[in-house]
Amino acid sequence: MADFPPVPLTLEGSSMLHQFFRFDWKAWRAAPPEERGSIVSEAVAALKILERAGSDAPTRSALFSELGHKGDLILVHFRDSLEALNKVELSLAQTRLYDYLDLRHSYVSVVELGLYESTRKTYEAAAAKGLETHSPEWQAEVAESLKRASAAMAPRLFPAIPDAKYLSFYPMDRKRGEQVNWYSVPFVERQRMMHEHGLIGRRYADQVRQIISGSIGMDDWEWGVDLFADDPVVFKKLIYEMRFDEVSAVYALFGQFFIGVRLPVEKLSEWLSGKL
Ligand code: 76R
Repeated sequence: MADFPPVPLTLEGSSMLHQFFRFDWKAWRAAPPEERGSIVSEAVAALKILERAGSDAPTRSALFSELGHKGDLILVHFRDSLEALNKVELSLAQTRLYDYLDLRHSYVSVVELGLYESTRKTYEAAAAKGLETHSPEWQAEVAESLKRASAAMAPRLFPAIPDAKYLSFYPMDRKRGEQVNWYSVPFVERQRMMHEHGLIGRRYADQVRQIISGSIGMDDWEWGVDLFADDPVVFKKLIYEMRFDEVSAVYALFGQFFIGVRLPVEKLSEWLSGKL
């Protein structure tokens, strides 16, 4: 393994934008009731268009009612490019409801599948063929392997937003400190730890849907973690169990946690009148 590149191969899929809004209840209450009605219908129509491209199309934007002081509404968008996400932002800004929304926080990332296991196999196969690391032939071999993996993983790279009732989102880093530094740990060690991480995760696979997105170079943390589940206690159990696992116990740094309940777009009017 000595001269293997240290970077695990990754596959990238949908571009993701998380938006966290505070709602201006005071201004909303001050607006004339007949005006509020038309503002809501306009917003629902706009959100429906963002939600899916057609009636049978997968969900690509979802609304959540946020708990706690960090905000009131969360919008999560999955698109094919950053440009498409930028269009989403701009189209939302055209709605009159947007005047009552204060964007308090956001997160930009891209769905990422880390391929620790197949990276090793790919690099070993290339070495067995006598290819020199980073030579054009070696690069072609790696590109071919990524192409195969990408085709096989397409549904996970471009997922629909899961239907689950609850969302937990938080950003994460791996430590690069004076005591421990993930990025200077040998590849094989990281691969072992990620394998163990996956084993824990897999035990929760029927209760939680996890979407990992990478954000190095795009936002302030290295990854975004989205967990979707119908029982929010499962978030706590899964994350708690992972805290004891080496890769989290030793190398994980967490940002703020955000938690929301799925708000079907057509229920926005009820939400605004506190009747949900
Ligand atoms: O994608 C895969 O299923 C392959 C295995 C896998 C990878 C590569 C995997 C499985 N994860 C991967 C990468 Mn994960 N994951 C987290 C958190 O709370 C914590 O301690 C950490 C937050 C959770 C809860 C979670 C859940 N994972 C990553 C990465 C990128 C790191 C890198 O590449 O160095 C991060 C930051 C991260 C964090 N993970 C799973 C889960 C679950 C539930 C699984 C199993 C999924 C399944 O098999 O369906």
